[in-house]
Amino acid sequence: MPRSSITFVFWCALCHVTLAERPTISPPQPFGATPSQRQLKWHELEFYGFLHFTINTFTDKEWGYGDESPKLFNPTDFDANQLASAAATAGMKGLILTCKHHDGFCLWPSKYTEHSVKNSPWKNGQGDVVREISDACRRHRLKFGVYLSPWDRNHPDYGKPAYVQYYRNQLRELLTQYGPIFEVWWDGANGGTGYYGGAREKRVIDRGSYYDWNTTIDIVRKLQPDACIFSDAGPDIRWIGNEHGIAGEPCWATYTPTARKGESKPGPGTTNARQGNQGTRNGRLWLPGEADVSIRPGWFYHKNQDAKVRSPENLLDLYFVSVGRGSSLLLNLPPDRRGRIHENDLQSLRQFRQILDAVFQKNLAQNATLTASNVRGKSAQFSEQKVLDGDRTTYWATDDSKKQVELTATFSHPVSFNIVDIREYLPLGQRVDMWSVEAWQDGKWTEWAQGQSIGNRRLCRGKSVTTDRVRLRLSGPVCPAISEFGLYAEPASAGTSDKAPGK
Ligand code: FUL
Repeated sequence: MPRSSITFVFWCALCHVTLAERPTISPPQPFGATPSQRQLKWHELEFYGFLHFTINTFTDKEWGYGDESPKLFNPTDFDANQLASAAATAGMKGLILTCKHHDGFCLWPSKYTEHSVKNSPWKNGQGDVVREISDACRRHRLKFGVYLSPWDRNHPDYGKPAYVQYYRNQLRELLTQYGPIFEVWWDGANGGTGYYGGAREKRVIDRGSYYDWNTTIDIVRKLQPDACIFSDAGPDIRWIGNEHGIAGEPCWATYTPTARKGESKPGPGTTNARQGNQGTRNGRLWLPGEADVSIRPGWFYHKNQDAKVRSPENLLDLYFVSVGRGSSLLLNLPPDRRGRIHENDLQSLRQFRQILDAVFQKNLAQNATLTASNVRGKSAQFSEQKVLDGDRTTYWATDDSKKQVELTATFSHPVSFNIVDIREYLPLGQRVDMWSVEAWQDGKWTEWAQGQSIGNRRLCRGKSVTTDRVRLRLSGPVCPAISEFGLYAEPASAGTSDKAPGK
């Protein structure tokens, strides 16, 4: 090699190293609404559980009237460890407990009411379900969250200003006495008939103004700054608009909630919640969806539903239409009268986890050579390889002017896949609004799947295809930022349930 060439190669190598190591290329500007730090942390959870447990478990009801005697609450073999271990086995990352449901009975010995575990025979009134479950969650490395029903059919002051103080006092107890709380859950069911300290009447509240939610939000922010607040309209997480666990298609993390007809502003119970199913492209807020659903027909345990537990295949279907659409999956597990998760539910959860692990065992794209149509500033920092590093904080990005781009995975031997997994880098907003996956077949590109939203995670499950080349095509109003890309082959044994996921 002539001397000048050697010098040139040496110079290039030097330049390359210097460029690669120095992040001289600036990242893309964020686009639209972007997540807060607490939302980003929450996005990592994806799958967590609900525990509906209270007086209803013992009266065989879904909604208690509020006149139930605390003496009815008497689990015969309560085991918080068993509950937490069921959730952990299923791969859940946290548990949210109905500390108080609409009937007003409190699972902790609140000092603001007598309608609680302290007047139940369970542990001679010395028990505290919230304490035991929050402790068990920590032992099993699960996050812990609280459901405190805004509607209280027991409390005499419900409908008056005094009740709002009571509600806030209770919230303070829950947020200060049980360690870190990852989510605070506010239901939209508000007002109606109830016991109300003996009045036994209908109490209608002005849902838009009665609770003065902004003041309550400030309390949560002050006492648990990392906790995400869920309601029909956030402020951190939105309801997906149905109780079947099914997110919309598309499902945007951005959302502009609107008020229900006759209501002045969107909030718990006053939002046009159906719109939460898909969210809003370019919505005003980063307000991702949470899809809640029960493993049984009811939210609370009913013996006559023991044979109606969702199958592992049905749970897998649900996973794809919730987590796989960028939402989270909040799966309810109702403890039975013993205070345990029933064996049928346990079996389904265990098998579901086994299937899920088998499905995502191997990212086939790891064996491919990746080539992108463009890499931002040709910088290693934004290279297409970042989509394979399993790290959601790194990403492949293109130059600002490149808004219609491609990523091709070439294999040395044909592979078969039926699942595609894509993640956007969320701190820069939801950028892509059209994606497609193509497979090279019979000498040409053939579309395998396409859609609009990606967000935290987009799982697409379709027919198995065998190919040695796969192409991801993306477009949007700005350049994309993709943090992960995967191709998976579902084992034949995984199966799809014959029923629609919501059923
Ligand atoms: C609903 C409640 O009315 C149900 O009882 C249950 O708690 C569910 C998760 O939210 O709105």
